[in-house]
Amino acid sequence: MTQTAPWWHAATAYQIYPRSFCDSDGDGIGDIPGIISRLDHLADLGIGFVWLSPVYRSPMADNGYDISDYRDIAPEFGTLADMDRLIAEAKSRGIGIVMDLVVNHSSDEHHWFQEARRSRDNPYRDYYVWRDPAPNGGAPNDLQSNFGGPAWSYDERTGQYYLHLFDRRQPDLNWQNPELRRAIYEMMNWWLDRGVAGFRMDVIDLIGKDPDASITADGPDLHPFLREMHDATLKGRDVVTVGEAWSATTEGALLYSGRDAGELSMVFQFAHIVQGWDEVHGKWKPKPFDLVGLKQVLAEWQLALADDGWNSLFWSNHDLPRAVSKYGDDGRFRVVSAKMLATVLHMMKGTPYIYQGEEIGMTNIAFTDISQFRDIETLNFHKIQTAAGVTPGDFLAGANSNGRDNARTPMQWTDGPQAGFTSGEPWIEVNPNHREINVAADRARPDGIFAHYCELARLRRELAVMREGSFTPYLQDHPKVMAYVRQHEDARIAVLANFTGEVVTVDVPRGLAISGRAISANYPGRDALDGTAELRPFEAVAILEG
Ligand code: TEU
Repeated sequence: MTQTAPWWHAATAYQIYPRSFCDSDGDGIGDIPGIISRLDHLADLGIGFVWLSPVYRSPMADNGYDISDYRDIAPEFGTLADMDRLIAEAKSRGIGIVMDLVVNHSSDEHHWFQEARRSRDNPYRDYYVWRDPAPNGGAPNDLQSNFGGPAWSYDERTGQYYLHLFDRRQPDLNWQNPELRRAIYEMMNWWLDRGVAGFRMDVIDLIGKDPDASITADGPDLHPFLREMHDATLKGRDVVTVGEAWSATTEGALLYSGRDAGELSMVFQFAHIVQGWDEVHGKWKPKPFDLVGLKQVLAEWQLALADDGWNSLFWSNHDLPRAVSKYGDDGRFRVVSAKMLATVLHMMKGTPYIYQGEEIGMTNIAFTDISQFRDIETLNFHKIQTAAGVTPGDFLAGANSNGRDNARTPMQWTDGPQAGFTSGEPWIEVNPNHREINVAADRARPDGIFAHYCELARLRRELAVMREGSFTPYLQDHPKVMAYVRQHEDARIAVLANFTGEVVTVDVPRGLAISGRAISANYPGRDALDGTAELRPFEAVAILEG
């Protein structure tokens, strides 16, 4: 008997960063009623589910990735009743709402942590990771926080250190404690029973950590915990789950998302992102774009998950720069290059994620002063790096090219004041280019970027070859073009794209030759590939045979 494919194989996902999406009450912060007012935009785009970045109650040290109550909504975002209405309104448009589950850590204002820090024998003490000071009184070991500095902070009252792999206001939860795990599963079931369509799981690769052995990602208990979670919450429910896993390798991805893994639907993997970072200075030091390196990683993942497991496909999210600025051209060729990136990404096998604003080609913002940044990660690293001698100009260059605030400037709805995002003062500056780049202007054009994304989402629903077809890469050593073929039963799609602003002439390899009709293209008039092809700047075409 053939198994029917899950619903989310045919779905295009869309990520909302609520703080920056749409503000309904003029406080300068996006909110849930604002999202509801824009659901038709997503329905028009043909979205299957929304990954909603955290809306839970939170002191917002890390914009909601520090949760103080998992069963309530932050007042600046709305109420539980608003959330129920969002779930229902989205559902009536065929859209599922996927909650962001941040359970590697909580906020230090969560009552569990408030209790835990009262005394060493408090019943909640063991919900977190406490260790005695080293013999010299310092931190237990030199584990470092992802946001810079030591991953241990000293708690005066109880004389021990607690672990935080992110900011000190984000203490790590102790997954070794079965009661904590049970409390999390209950909370997940509470949300599932409210009708959410699944979870995106924040830094889920960290929950099996063994801090005493300085093991954070991929700890020994990671997969057993995920299987336990699955059995206690997800099993028997038709939901989608995506685990954020910076450490995931292709083998690891199969452990999480293999057919019989009993864990997650897919992982959100970063190998293609990290290959573009500097080996020593990471993302803070820009590195020239290397298409060959990027293609190699993408193909490796496509091939490794060809028959089992499932890929997430994305260029960007709320932690990354804007796709068109990073991989395309956000100046003269913005529109064609944004479409090119969409075509090559969405034509691969996996679930594509559109990050808010990508569907109209929003770009990075160029801040000129550190006071304009809001992100805790950028501000922490600014302190650390300038103290270490990095010049303010160099730091600014790095933060402007790879910093997280690029993705967090408000959604550009109109060419009006504050881009139609808010009637008040936005919490972070609106990109001045909203006068040209905005939803209203792009959607008014039949050849806009939005229209191009709509088409891709529609094709995914219609074409089995796009969802399930095999993937064969071509021209892997070519530094300027990306090429591949998808095949399923008798159907074949060939994809060819120019990643540069120059005309590029390519000898079409035999396996890539095709004739039929262009189903996704950013220039008119190419329905076949054969012999030599002269590709226009950032041209991309996907041709369906026959
Ligand atoms: O991100 C995980 C994470 O490791 C990132 O902070 C990453 O190190 C950095 O952004 C690289 O550019 C998740 C969330 O997506 C992020 O927004 C949170 O800040 C973080 O977890 C903590 O919850």
